[in-house]
Amino acid sequence: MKRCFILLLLVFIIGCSSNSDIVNDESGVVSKLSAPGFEDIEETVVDDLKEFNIIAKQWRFEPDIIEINKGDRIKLNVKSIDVTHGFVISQFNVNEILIPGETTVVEFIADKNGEYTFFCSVQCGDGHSNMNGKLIVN
Ligand SMILES: [Cu+2]
Repeated sequence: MKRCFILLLLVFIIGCSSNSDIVNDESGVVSKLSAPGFEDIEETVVDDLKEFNIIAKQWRFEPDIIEINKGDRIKLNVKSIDVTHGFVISQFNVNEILIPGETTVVEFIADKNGEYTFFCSVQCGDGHSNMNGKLIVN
């Protein structure tokens, strides 16, 4: 009878301690989910390839407005027809030097909405600082 009581007591203690572990685990998960800066991971659906030919020349890009949709796979064929220019879209990690007469291929996935400025990064003359364009991701 005494042995049975000890066994029951033991089961009770083990039961209680394992229960409290579960409570701790749950509260840990909850605090992770509600931690500052926690964001849902947004899935980007990748659509078809969209290809654009862009000419760079003193001191503009043609076209200078490119409108695409979020999720598009983008291929830009960028060519300078006069002097060396640069082609930068910082938010998509694009940073290229354009050698006159050569086509530079830039590829990325437009995985975020917004309006982004692309610009020349090579001092190419008087109008260099105005040599930019806009990438619009809807
Ligand atoms: Cu320039």
